[in-house]
Amino acid sequence: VLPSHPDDLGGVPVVDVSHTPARTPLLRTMALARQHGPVFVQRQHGRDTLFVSSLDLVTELSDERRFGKAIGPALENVREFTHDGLFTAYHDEPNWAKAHDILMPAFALGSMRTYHPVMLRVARRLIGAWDRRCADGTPVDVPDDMTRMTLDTIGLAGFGFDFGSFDRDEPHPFVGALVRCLHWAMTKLSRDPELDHTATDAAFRADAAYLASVVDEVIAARTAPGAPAPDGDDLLGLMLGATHPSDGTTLDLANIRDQVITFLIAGHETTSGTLSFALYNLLKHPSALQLVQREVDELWGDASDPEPAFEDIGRLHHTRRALNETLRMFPPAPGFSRRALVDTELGGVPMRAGQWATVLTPMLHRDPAWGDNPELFDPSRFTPEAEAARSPHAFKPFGTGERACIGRQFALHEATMMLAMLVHRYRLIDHAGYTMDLKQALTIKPDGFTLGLAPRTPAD
Ligand code: MNH
Repeated sequence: VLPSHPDDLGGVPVVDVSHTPARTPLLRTMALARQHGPVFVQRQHGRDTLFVSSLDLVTELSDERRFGKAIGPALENVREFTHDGLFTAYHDEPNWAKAHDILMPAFALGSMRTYHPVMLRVARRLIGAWDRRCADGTPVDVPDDMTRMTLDTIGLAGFGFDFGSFDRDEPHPFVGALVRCLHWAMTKLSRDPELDHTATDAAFRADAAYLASVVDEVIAARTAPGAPAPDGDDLLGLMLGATHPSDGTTLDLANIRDQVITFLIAGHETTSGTLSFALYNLLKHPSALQLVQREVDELWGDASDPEPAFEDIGRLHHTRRALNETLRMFPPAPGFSRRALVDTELGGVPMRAGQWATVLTPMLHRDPAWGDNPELFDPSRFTPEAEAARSPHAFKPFGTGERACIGRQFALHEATMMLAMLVHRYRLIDHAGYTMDLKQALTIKPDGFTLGLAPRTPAD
């Protein structure tokens, strides 16, 4: 069991939430931060989490000499089925550095050139589906379709596996099992220790075994004698072939399986949430939408089927700003945890090595450093001038330091292209007067967000 927060909290408030169940625990925790300030302990069934959300304290936690990634209780549960995969590895487990070193080049900005054609192909699947909805005048379910798109993208770009999500009404069985495993990991956090959870845990173990078996089949097909030699072009090929720069060994097959499952988890829900929230923001802010549309029109004119080039994506400044501002307001992975590497202090409170705190990212992103109106969607917060004037620690949607998101460029390339193609092609219609309703799993999404669509005409 991980040690928790400092022994002597000084004046830090402690709030017990064991008897106030919440459909969206994140909103409850954000309300506590608004009420009690940027540092407090949330206690649930006797387990404590020290939540931190001011720029000053997060700046301290970002000091890699004193703090590193903590596998908090949520990730400890995810670890039950991803083991020492990148996202859930303890920092001193050998497979973390090994996989990190092998995979880093595959996630550098330049490598996005390799994935660009696959991303475009899957973007067109979504457009095909939305064109049909446009023609028969029915709204689209935004988070569902964004999840189809990001899942097919990571499946194909990562492992040459086609989930075919747009040809299915119900998600691929693999996805069902993955979602149930994540749900188990999250709900286990707030379960009542007095009750019997044997059946739930057995169902979880069956799902986890199924995930492993599907991935093992994909790996076996790639490594079978006579199978086409893995081309270094997807992540699986890279993991099967690449040797560590310093010791010449490859990752073992069990770890490769854990990495595949990790990428499928980390690589699709977050990016689909980002795109769903971005469409929501643009729908509600016509002037921001207009800036984005003007920029894509300049690039692609009124071509009915543009062919976005790799280089185009870096030119979509307004699109990228709209995405960044969306990640500020609605960071889809709404927290990350940091543990003291040495005996130190945090905001003057002594912390012993091993004790940890969780950054409440949505509240960091509403710190006074963001000005007086942090609830306003304003992409001009991300002009180069505004970014240069602000601390880099004020914006942490991808976490921090060595253990920050490895897939950041992948996600931003994919999301920028998709969002630009959508606003280029469609008029967004708020057909049901949607109001934000967050749904929380490991990540957050706008629940029940549906959108009306019409083809854009030159007058739009
Ligand atoms: Mn991603 C780590 C957010 C897209 C793969 N990711 C993290 C962390 C955050 C995060 C936050 C750090 C968690 C922690 O400190 O405990 N990730 C995002 C967001 C998006 C995202 C907001 C999309 C937007 N992530 C992606 C994509 C991939 C990916 C796409 C893969 C293709 N992320 C990872 C991996 C890690 C990670 C792998 C763990 C890296 C490490 O610890 O070495």
